[in-house]
Amino acid sequence: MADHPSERQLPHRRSFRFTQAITRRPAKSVSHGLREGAGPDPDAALFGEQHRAYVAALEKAGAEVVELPELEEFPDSVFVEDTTICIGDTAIVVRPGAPSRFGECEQICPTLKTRFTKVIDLPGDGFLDGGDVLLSDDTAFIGNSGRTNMAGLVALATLLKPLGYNPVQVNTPADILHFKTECGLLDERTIFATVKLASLGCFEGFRVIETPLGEEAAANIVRYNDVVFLSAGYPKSEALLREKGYDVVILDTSEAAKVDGGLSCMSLRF
Ligand code: CIR
Repeated sequence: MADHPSERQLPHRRSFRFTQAITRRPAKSVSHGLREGAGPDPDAALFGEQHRAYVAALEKAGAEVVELPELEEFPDSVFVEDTTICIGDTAIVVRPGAPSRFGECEQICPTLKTRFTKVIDLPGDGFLDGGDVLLSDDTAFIGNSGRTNMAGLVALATLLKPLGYNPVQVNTPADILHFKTECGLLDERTIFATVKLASLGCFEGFRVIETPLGEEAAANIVRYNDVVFLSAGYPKSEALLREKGYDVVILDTSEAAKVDGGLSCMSLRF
């Protein structure tokens, strides 16, 4: 009768022990990518170089990487994380909240079908971006945001419960694009988060390491097997994470940042 998720044996460290990743080359049209502010356009050539380094770092961390070709008709398609939630042998294709990004999901589906036993669509008509979902081994933090609405959030929570996750709804502050823009998983019980996000109280039961003040943009880290990817330019965060014992790999994300992207957005990890 051990049927309740909490009584079931969950795959240990499924939140960061991975073997594979999917990325997509940045298109030249990334210079027209969505962004909140009115900053400079990313340089597509430099973005390409930074993306190559990102893929190489994933490979060094143990990933077999499927690198998909650029899609000029979708300027934000390099940010594959927003299209899919990957859990074990299941890929949940979501519905991004920005109309210009809807079509990205259809584009990634054929690849998902070669890698996952089950590829399912998010039920209903709600919206949800992968950037709003932070998974630990047993908890799914789902941010309600400008891109993810309650219908999308509830639909995902309903799918995740039988997979052993306790869904936690978080109301992402309005000035933060995605929930994970300001947090990332360091290990199965530890989260790196900005003071603003941590002060919401949503991480109860977890150890939180706060992103040093002034370095909020460093919070979007990626843990992949034994290493933690951190964006370049955040020396206090680097020192802090090293002091806490993490093996930190620095990657330049200057061009992704110009269109509100970061480290986690550029891959699906499973
Ligand atoms: C967008 O606004 O959709 C893109 N320019 C950035 C997406 C970043 N994705 C993420 O944080 N998961």
